[in-house]
Amino acid sequence: MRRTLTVLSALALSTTFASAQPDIPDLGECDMAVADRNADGVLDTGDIFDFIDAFIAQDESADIDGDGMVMFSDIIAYVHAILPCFAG
Ligand SMILES: [Ca+2]
Ligand SMILES: [Ca+2]
Repeated sequence: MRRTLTVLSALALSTTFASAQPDIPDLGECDMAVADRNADGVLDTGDIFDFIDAFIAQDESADIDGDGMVMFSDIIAYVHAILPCFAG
């Protein structure tokens, strides 16, 4: 449970930060191939929770950086993929 709250807090802070400062440079492009987990063409909280669920379950679909392991770096990679989607 604590791990879930930590992940949720990190994502909430990231999305809050992005929406508060939409002109942050060097965010890159919105990567919907990574961000839109259910491939419905819309990035929403369902996609974020899907990633969190996969991360907690250590599902290989949460291996965003493709290193073969589901680790904190995948959270960073997912946040980097979705931040530009909220900033644009
Ligand atoms: Ca979606
Ligand atoms: Ca990984």
